[in-house]
Amino acid sequence: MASIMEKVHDKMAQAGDAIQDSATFGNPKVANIKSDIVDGNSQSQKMTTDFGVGISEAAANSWLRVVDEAGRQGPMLLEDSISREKIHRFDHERIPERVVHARGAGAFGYFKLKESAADVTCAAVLTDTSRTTPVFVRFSTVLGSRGSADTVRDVRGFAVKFYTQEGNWDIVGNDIPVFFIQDAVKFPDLIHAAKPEPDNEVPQAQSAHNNFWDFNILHSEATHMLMWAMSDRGIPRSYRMMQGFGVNTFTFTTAEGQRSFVKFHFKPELGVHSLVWDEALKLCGQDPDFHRKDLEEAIKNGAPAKWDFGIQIITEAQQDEFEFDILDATKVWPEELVPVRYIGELVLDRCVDEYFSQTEQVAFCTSHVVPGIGFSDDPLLQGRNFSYFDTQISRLGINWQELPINRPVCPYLNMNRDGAMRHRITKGKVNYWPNRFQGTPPVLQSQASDAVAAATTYKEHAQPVIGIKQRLQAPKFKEHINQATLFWNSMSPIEKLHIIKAFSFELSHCDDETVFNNACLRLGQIHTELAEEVASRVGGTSPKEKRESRKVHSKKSERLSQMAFQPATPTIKSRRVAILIADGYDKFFVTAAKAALTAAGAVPLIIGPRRNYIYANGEERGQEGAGIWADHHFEDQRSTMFDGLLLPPGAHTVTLTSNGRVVHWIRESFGHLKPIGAVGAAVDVVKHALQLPVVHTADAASESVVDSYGVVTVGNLEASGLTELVKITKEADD
Ligand code: HDE
Repeated sequence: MASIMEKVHDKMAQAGDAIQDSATFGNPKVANIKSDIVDGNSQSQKMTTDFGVGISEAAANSWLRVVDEAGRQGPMLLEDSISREKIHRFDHERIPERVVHARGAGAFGYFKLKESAADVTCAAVLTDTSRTTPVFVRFSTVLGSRGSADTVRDVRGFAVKFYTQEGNWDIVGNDIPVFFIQDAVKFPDLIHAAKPEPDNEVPQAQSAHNNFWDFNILHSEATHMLMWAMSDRGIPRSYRMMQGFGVNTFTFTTAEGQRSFVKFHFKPELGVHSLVWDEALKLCGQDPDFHRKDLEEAIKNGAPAKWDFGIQIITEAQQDEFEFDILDATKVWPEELVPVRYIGELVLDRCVDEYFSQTEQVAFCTSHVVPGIGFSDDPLLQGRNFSYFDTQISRLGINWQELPINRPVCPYLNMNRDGAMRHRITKGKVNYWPNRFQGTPPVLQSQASDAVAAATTYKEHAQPVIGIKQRLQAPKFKEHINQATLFWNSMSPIEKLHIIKAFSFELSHCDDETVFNNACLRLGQIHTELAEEVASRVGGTSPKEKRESRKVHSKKSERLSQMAFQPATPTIKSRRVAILIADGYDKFFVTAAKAALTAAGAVPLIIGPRRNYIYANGEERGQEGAGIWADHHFEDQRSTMFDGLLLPPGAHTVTLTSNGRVVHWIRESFGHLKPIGAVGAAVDVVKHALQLPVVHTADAASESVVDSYGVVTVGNLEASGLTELVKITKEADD
């Protein structure tokens, strides 16, 4: 008689086929949660109470009450269970926000394995190249509350849930490859110090305050991470344009039991791009949902977000060969020493249906790994493995794994039962094991000959462990500065300047002398150039004068600067371009420009003096087919929300020149180093706004256009990928 576990495995194999075949939006996780989805916009479904009874229009509008014969209103009745239900439900709508990473945005997609990693792991998700594994990804900021702004300076969370056929595998990573602390026990201190201060709950979503810098300077292992957080990585342009890292050291095991150490990487297809600080600050007020909307806009416009997935491997035999400890999460494994092997692709192509039940209720656990993937003795990871499961219990309750977004797509069965909000119904006589019905003990599955059982059953690596129980750190964990210096040395000049400015901004917000002076002295240990510049800007102690600068190494790594992570061909795909017009524009040009930008995958938006029809040269107001509808007006959008600016030719340039908002738009775009395209008479609008001799790009395409159309372009078009702006003018010319 087949055991229940064998049946389960049969079902798993069938489910596997179903997963491959599923055509539901191309995403089997969506099929998996389909029975839980209802159409909130349904016209045919009448409104009911939670217990299914229809609600009348009168009940939807007013509480049951006493009305006397003269029509005067009397008391409202507690008897009205329909109204009471509505208020009760509302009173309890909130759940605790995440203690960190409270603000986030998520999307569905898939992981496609392109090259098998069978030489290092038996995890089927990383060895079976015929598979497409559904995923859900949640991006987040760390410090702010759920309602805080997206573009603050902060680390970004990059948490991926792979719904594999062997169970859920979570990589709960960040956009920065290292962390502030080496040991999990310091996490509450780190977060208390970074979150708003306890007496007045200020500041929100900011590291620019005394407590953050006090803790992180007193505790020198944070030094390397501070460099990353103060770099442009701390203010990404988009979730779609940042890297992802597993940060901790995990392990892989082959079918033969060979173990190695692994770090996980995600590299964005669009390249790594950041905002400039002024943009980030302004966007916090102008569009606090900037990143959330960016992800949704790109996916809805047919530009799925994509990353290459890579692994860095260190064998057990190599583990002691490095000057850093490979289990220390404050260190990178420089790619020159341990190259990244890119083996797959992560794609996000579907927005969530409902924020709360999906993005808010998704629960990640570093402890969720599948057979072939395991943990190292990284002391941060071990603590995380405890913490994530624990926090979900207080956030979502003990049955959080049953929520549609969290449950696996493969069959699952065990003796865990009951608990608040249990809704799975498990038939049968027994809720314990061993029992009189189930002959084959599930624990023996690892010994089963059946290939499916072997592949789906988690087997711990038989790792020999000897030692003395004590609270001690391995010697290499005590070195905290070398990689901070490596990071500084590896930056381009502009990145260095941004780091200096970021430290200066943050430390200028610390009014406690001890805090900013100590911070300047710490910077002196990283590099004198950095320390002296920051000290002079924030009025801090000069390490040179104190003779506290140390002699540092001059080593560099080619793979730390974000300049190293640009696509081979710059692309305009999913970039937002503002086309500024007023009545009297050149319609032929605007229509052609918009079409060409759309065809190139960009998001061109017409901005005019009003959100309404704007009329071209020679068109009459109200005339049939006249005008172009403006997506926004000058006041409701800002240049910060766009990647480039286009000023079309035409008589409207007189209006544009005299409009203060337009002039500001051009100046601000210029200040933020954005490409500006101006054509014909619009060239004078740019000249007037900038009060500068205009810079022409040197590339051939733009030169030829300058000849024919009198185009002017400002900023580095090649680097931004906005060369399309120039090309469209050429097309219009043709
Ligand atoms: Fe987290 N972290 N963390 N963390 N973390 C949480 O779990 C924790 C750390 C990260 O979108 C919490 O579900 C400890 C490193 C992300 O839902 C909590 C330690 C990295 C997310 C928690 C760390 C992360 C979290 C809060 C030190 C980068 C958001 C809510 C030992 C690799 C996941 C939750 C999401 C969330 C604990 C350190 C990334 C409290 C104890 C290092 C992306 O459990």
